[in-house]
Amino acid sequence: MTKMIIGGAQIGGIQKAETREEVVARMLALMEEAHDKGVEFLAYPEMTLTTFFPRFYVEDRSEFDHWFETEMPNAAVMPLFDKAKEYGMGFTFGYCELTPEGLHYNTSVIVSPEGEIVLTYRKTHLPGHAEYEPERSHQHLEKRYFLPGDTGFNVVRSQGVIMGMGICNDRRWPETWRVLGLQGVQLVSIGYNTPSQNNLMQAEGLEKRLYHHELSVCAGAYQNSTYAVSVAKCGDEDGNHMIGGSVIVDPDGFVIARAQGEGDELIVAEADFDKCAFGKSTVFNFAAHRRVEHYGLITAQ
Ligand code: CDT
Repeated sequence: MTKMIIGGAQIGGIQKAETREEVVARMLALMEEAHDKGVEFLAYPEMTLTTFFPRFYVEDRSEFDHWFETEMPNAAVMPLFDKAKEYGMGFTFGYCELTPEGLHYNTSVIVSPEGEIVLTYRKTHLPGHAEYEPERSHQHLEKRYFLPGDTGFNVVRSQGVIMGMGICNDRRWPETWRVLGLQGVQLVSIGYNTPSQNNLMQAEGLEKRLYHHELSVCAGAYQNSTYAVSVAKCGDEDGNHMIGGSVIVDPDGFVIARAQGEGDELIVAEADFDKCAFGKSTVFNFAAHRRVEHYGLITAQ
């Protein structure tokens, strides 16, 4: 029987001028609160260390390399690794990765309680566009600044639990969840930065965005009989608003913890991973019920 207290560390807006050190101090405050509440695994958002800079356009993209980390861990995040190790806490967070080969990815890692990076994931589904588009109310230039991830969706057994990751837009795609589900995932962590407005269709506002976020996570968790922790960077960032709504979801697809505000906020829930076995051995017993002979279109170009 594996039980674990899971935390989601929602982060309020990070302004352009904020340093990595200032952000890590905020992350540490939430980690300390999590430790006080017995949290054993803590999830932070996508691109936790910086503002969501893909809303800004630069012609020469190398001008934005300063938003990227060239090594992980590095000096700025070391206090986080050290504190988690002291607490015996596993954690996950997202950042922008610049590899030694000069490749740019939107990345997240899972860190064991011993302070080792045990899984690296590079975001697969990059939303938005690559060029400046003046008709949009705001830019969403992920396709300009990142390559689609090359890792695919892998899992790792850490702290006795099979864990996997998605990043933001990935949570809207059933393929993300199913590929993790096929590997027996028991805990999916997702970080997100979701603007509260669609930048082309103003009719899609905050309420619908929050609903679609939660719907995606609840459906993914239920259909693969896994826990999920989905954590926002949210509120006002450099004059742009992003949704909150961080949640922890159980394998039945029920929300068991939900953030109330749009600032730095900890959510906590206990997971009983034995509960994953029920769905995995009945309705979603993949070996017994999947009909892969009819799924070819999903992987066709
Ligand atoms: N960061 C990120 O992937 N954001 C996207 C916004 C696209 S609008 C649907 C998201 O899916 O939340």
